[in-house]
Amino acid sequence: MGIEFPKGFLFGSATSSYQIEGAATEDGKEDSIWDVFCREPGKIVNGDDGLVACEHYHRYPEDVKLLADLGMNTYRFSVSWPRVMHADGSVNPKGMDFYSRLVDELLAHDIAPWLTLYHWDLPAALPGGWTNRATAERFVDYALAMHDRLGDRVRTWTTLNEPWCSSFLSYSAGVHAPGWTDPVAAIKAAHHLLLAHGWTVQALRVADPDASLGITLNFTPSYPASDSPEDVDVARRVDATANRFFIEPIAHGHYPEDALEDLAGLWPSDLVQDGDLAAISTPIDVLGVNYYTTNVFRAAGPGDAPSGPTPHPSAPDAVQVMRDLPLTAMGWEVDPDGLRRLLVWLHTTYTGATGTGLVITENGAAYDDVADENGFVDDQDRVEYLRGHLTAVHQAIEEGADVRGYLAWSLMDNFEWAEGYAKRFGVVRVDAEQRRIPKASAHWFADLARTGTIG
Ligand code: IFM
Repeated sequence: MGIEFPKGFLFGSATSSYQIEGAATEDGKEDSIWDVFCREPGKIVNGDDGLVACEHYHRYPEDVKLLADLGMNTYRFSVSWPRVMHADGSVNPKGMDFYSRLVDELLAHDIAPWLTLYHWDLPAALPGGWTNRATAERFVDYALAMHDRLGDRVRTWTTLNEPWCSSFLSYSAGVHAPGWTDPVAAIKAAHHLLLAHGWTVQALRVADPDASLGITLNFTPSYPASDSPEDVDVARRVDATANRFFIEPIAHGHYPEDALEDLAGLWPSDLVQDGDLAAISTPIDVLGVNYYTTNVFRAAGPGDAPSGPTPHPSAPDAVQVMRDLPLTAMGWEVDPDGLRRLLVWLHTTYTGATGTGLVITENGAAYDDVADENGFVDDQDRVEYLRGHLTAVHQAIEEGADVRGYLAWSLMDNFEWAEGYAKRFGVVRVDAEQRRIPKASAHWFADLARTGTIG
């Protein structure tokens, strides 16, 4: 018996602006923090950058045709804020025109556009970046300007992609732009990102009561290596900031008690102002779930080297313990059942009671692809990854989780942030000549998208 997904289930793929567009200085686009970060020596593998990327800014008609050829009914993309807004807060019409053309092209191919307002390319001109509360105010202006232009055609709006990455990974671990290593700045950034989300949901709800509104969070479930109190506690501390820190205020209107205690010495006393948590917990229609792996941690002992800058400021003593699981090229353990457990937990703990739907807005894997003489990649490892995770999604639905769609990361190989172009996540290969060549995984996914079943 095959596996059959519910009628109307969304099948598609996702990308983001900086990772695919290129055209980094064209038509009035200004610098994002990623343009600046990529210019700093040593930050990105091979000194790569997003100046050209996949040339999607010019090749979008070909890319939309590809989506259609692969049977995808939904496409999640993000908007580059510094492409559409000038530093003085005025709109850049040429930047807006690009997204308008893209949306028209998608609709002409019967593909639903799913727009993410922020996937990390913050205008470099904003003073203090996300550590500044004013950035959240500017975000609302930007969101409303986008909605003015595209609201008649785009019906699904996601405020932020993975705010954990744009706060803790970017301002505490320094791995992502702007590359700071200041845990207090990371906490400020996290709160201001959540505020930008909440204020934007409020504003868009007024502007467009029927739109589907939400946020995408990345979840990396964290488990203890043993039942020793030290290991249990360190896994809990990682979980508190990496996972619950974001969903808890959105769904329940408060930060997790244990995260507040764990971070007590770092938390600025004037950060959370009256009304902030009410704004952050404004009801949403859909929670985007990005899932790649789960992690096991033990508490560091005397023999362990001291940690450097960390994305887990309340758990600098967390040491990852690898299990006997297959690894992707990112070194991430493949754990499809972790996705089933995550979806059931989210539905039961946070979203089920309010009718908020769950959509997998990212899931996928980088592998060391080998192309044949025609550029074709027979990526059976990626096929197995997708099959395993989609099967887990189906099991979660059978267990009662309200999961409404699955968007593979990513449509095509692209700029993998600090890893540059060395890591390939696409179901479509992009080669040095910018040829798009569907891999075996793209054909496998297209079959699923067309039939709704895994045979
Ligand atoms: O490429 C990224 C994406 O931009 C955000 N989520 C994780 C992906 C793989 O690392």
